[in-house]
Amino acid sequence: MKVYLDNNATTMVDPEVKKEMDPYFTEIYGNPNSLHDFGTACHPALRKAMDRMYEAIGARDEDDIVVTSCATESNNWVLKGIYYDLIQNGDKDHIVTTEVEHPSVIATCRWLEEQGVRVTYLPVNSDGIVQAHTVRDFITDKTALVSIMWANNETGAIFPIEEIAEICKEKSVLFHTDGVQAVGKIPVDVTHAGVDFMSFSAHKFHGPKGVGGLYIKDGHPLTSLLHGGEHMGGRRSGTLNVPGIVGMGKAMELATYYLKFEEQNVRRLRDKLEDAILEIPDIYSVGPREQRTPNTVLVSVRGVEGEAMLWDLNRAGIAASTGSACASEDLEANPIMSAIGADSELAHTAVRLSLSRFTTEEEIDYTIEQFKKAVERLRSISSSYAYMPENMKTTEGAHNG
Ligand code: C6P
Repeated sequence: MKVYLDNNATTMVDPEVKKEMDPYFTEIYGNPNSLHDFGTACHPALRKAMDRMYEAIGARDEDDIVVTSCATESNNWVLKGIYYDLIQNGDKDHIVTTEVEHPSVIATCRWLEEQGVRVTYLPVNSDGIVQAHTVRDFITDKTALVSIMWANNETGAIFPIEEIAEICKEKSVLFHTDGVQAVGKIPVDVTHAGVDFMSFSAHKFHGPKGVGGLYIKDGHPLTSLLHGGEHMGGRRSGTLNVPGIVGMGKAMELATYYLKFEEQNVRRLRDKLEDAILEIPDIYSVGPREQRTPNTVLVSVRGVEGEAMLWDLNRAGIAASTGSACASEDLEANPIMSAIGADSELAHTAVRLSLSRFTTEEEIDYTIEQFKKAVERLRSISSSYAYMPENMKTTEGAHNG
């Protein structure tokens, strides 16, 4: 049996999405900026796709949604754009973010620090959540931007975005949220939430890879990363990825349609999986379930390296991860586990399981069975677990969800 439980890394393209994209590869393949019929034939589908995106995230006509190649580009753009506009060419010098952002935010902030920007990396509590009041404490009159994710990719922890947006508004500081793991999993309404910028990526909600976006409230000016033609209103040059945009529009529409299913059915299967895993001694899951996206669980298997678990699960046909896919090749302790205060031994034992609306009950039953077998086998050959003192087998920082 093949079971895909790495949906926070990427998702299967929904067949309905693929069907809508298909004609734009071989039939309607003109460049939308061309004046001939091959070009203009793309326009209705592009308009429909953009309308679907505006509707899905609650954007208004006066806002912009700029299509990018991925959320990594969107995150880089907003951080570097604000640096250029308000720090290099303004009187600000500071950005506030968290310790648990995706590498596309953290690495960009590290680069900005090399350019002389002061960056505050806010800590999270033992549930992996940043508390809104800590944001207030660190904003100064030199702060140009607050960038805090809506939901964490490793733990699924949902952050208090509305409260943070309120604080930023009160302090007149721009607020960017990385919404990659929120869109399609929990309701996302950018207008209601009060954010200024939001990044997203189609392949996280059953759309195609290589296409994402940046929501920009009121069309706020932001220096472009890519200069060239007048694509995307001159905000991001490069020939439009027509099939990708069509696919992202359809995928967003479907993601909104399936939100209730996500909340009820996907959550039920996730909880079933988590309950069964937590019956095994010395296993911990991070963060309370009600404050997590319904599809995600990050567990820590005391005495078993995360990579060893992945290996055993993979041999059984089950795809999981030790955390963020882009950090999965280094064997460092999981940085999110470290940020929530887990000891170094425990931080090496993280396994992320992320479901989707395509996950079935049968797959979850099979995963439960194989997970238990893997833990039993790996602990039986783990000298660290065999000789671990009993008092080490409980932990601070991570807990049963
Ligand atoms: N996280 C994960 O395994 P791209 O790859 O550019 O479309 O998305 C980047 C990105 C940005 N923000 C968040 C919160 C994300 O989760 C991701 C992608 C994957 O967790 C791959 S590293």
